[in-house]
Amino acid sequence: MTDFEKRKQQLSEAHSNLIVLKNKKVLLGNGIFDRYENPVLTAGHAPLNWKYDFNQKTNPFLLERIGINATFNAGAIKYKGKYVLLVRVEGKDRKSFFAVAESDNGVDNFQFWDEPVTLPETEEPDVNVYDMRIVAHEDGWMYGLFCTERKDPKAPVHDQSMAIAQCGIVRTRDLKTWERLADLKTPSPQQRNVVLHPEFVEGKYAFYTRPQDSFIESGTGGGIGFGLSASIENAVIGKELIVDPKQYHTVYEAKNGMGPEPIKTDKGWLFLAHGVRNTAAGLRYVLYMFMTDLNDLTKVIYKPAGYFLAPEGEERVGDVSNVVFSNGWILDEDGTVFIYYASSDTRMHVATSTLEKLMDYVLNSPEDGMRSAATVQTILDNIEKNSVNSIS
Ligand code: M1P
Repeated sequence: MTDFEKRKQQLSEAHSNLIVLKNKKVLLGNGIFDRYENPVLTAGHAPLNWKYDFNQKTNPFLLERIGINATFNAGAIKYKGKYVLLVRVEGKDRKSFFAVAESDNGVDNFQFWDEPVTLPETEEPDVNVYDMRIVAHEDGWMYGLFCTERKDPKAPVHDQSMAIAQCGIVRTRDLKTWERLADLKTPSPQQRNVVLHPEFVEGKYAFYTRPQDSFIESGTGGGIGFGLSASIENAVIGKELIVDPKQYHTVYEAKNGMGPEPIKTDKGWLFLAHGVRNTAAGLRYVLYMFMTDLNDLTKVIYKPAGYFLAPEGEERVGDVSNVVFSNGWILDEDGTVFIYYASSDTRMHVATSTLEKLMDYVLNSPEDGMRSAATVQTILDNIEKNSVNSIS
């Protein structure tokens, strides 16, 4: 066997071994959800065909020609019985694109489809696209809402990072052919984390938004917004209402943003979102949950204090450390909920729970009392309740 053939075989074996790796629940979690031992997707899962030229004449040393840096922030949907992720794949060139990966059981053996998504562009081409939320809408289409980023035309020469982020929209019936619609128009100069509500509201398309003034800071943008548009082909939101504001001394003090589309329950709409605060070590991203009224999507009726899931162990380290981010979850027919989350803008994980447990968490966990003394009182009340049932 030549060195070329040997290396090809080794690469192929290492890739196959990664994909067939089984995943196990981490034992004794907090009871609300279970983490898993291994990430479900890493840069190493990218197909070898994307990265290598396997022609010995043109690539005699079998060098990697096209590098993949990370696989993260995936939208999720159950499609034809498979657990499907619309993954943000980032090349070493920093450009993100979307690729579909599927698994039979939702917790391991995720495999990318042969080709990444070919996303049509608008007249104003996207420089970067990322963080797709894929939603099966009651109108029959699957919509992908994502962030489209282009250079800010007002950027001075000395600042090559100024960008404008907006919401791009595509739709599909098969996750293979995508129709690009016009970008969403809102009163805000920048938008990220826009999510389509799965049902019509007042006969219109309903969007969760995240108005912000600048590319990184949300500025005067108050939190998670909500707005309606009569059209999806040329979606325009005239007025954004703030549903869930950022708030002093919480885990969503600096900014927050929607996760995946909310899940309808008999008690209200269940939301997963991310909250960001600033620390001496930089921004820290965690996930939190809340529920809105079934008939008034702008009215928060339950909201446990603090975070639902925060970066732990190796999740804390990556390209953008101390970040967890989720834009995809799947509710199965038996009530299992697969929560797909990325850690540190680098890799994808899954946590599983049930709708019953998540509702118990959201409905019965104490709210934020907004003062240290209130937190102590909450603990004292719990101790008091436990005086007859205490385990110690
Ligand atoms: O780097 C952390 C996240 O930062 C952005 O999220 P947000 O707009 O809420 O600050 C996004 O770029 C997201 O992709 C990224 O994971």
